[in-house]
Amino acid sequence: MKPILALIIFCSGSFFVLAQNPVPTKAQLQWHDMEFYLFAHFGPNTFTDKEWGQGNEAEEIFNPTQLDCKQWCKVAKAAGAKGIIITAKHHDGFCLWPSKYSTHTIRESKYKNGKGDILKELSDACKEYGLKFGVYISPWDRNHPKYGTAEYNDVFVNMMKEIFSNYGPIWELWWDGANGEGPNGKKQVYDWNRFIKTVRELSPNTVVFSDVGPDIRWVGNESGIAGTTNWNLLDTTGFAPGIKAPSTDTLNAGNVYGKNWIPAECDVSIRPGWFYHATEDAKVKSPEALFSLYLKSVGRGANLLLNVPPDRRGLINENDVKSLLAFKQLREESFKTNLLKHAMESDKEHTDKSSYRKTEVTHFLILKEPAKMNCIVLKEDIQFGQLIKKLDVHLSNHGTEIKKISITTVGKKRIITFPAEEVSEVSVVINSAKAKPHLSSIEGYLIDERLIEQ
Ligand code: FUL
Repeated sequence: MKPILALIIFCSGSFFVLAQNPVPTKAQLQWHDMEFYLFAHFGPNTFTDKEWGQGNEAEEIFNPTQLDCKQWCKVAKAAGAKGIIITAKHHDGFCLWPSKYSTHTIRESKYKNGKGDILKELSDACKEYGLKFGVYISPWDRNHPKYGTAEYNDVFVNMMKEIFSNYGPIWELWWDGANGEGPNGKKQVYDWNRFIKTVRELSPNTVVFSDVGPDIRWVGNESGIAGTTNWNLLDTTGFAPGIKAPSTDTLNAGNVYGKNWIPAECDVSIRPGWFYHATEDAKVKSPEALFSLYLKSVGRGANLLLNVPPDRRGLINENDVKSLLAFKQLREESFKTNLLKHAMESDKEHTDKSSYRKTEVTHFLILKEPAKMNCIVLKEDIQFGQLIKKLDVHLSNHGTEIKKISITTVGKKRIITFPAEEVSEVSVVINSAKAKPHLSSIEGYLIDERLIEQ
């Protein structure tokens, strides 16, 4: 993330603000458009039923019998997900590609008699299906004999070089924060500056995730939930990926006056665990639960990274597929008919009403016919920065206000749900902003009442 700082002087009525306004890079703007994509945790843990392998598992246990990355892609496409991020190397150190820099890889496994390469299979399949391809490469390595020494930083850099040269373009690179001991009991001192420099040199358009960026930040929990206040901004001075991150509350909400554009990504699993366990087949999240997560992640201006772990066959399990497809259908049905599409925007001044102040920016929409609605979707044009701090939505019926909903941030997308009301006018009043706000869209929907946020 290279912060582009614009100096904005905002003069609105009675107040005057001088502020730095970080804006997203082109790669980050494109990342925001991705909204929802899949995570694939796959490796020896799939076969040992562990979540964190020790690193000493025999390579031969890794042997998916019907592996088909095209099936993963078909499922992702059908679910409306726009990419897949795979655990190329989890903490156990096992590499899903035949890395020259390790002896604990797919080459040493039984899969395709050691001739397999899952990064190749998945990157090819993603290209074929028009999906973005991302890679999780754990800095923590419980297998590598060099872990805990300066030479391991060379190993990690060389592995990234292999990945970028052989399987690119890599859209998102995922650096997990866990940093434990290696096989020799030593902890690693990571050379983050060198790691970042390597990525920037090899693949300037890749966005890099870690707890604190540089491009994308962790949302502070693994339940898929962004803050109702969610700034795409973060202060990172004094912090580094892994051990020295800001508090989870700060990661969840961002910093209102943060100096860097580092938006939140919500990682969460469709199952209780990150890896596939047959015992969790009946615990796959329901389509309604996924929809609720969608409201609490994408609906709060973050992106949703949903883990759908392939099973021991190397396929996305039928139960997960069923839930994902029904989740897609819920999104489609919910957001099919924008009831405000033909509403007229009136430039009527609202200074006559005591609740409106002259300094506020008001959008006033009049529907041709009153309509029942329980969902408003707002979007801020974030290429100009994230500026809205406080906003009220007023729902009225023929001039009588029936509901006022107050929120804080908007960002890329803000979905607000409430018990359905018959509405003929909608006013959106931005009553606090860091600079002149750019609200790019106001939509209204009637979604299944069972889906409104609890
Ligand atoms: C965590 C890891 O320790 C888990 O195993 C998983 O990969 C999750 C996405 O991140 O920090």
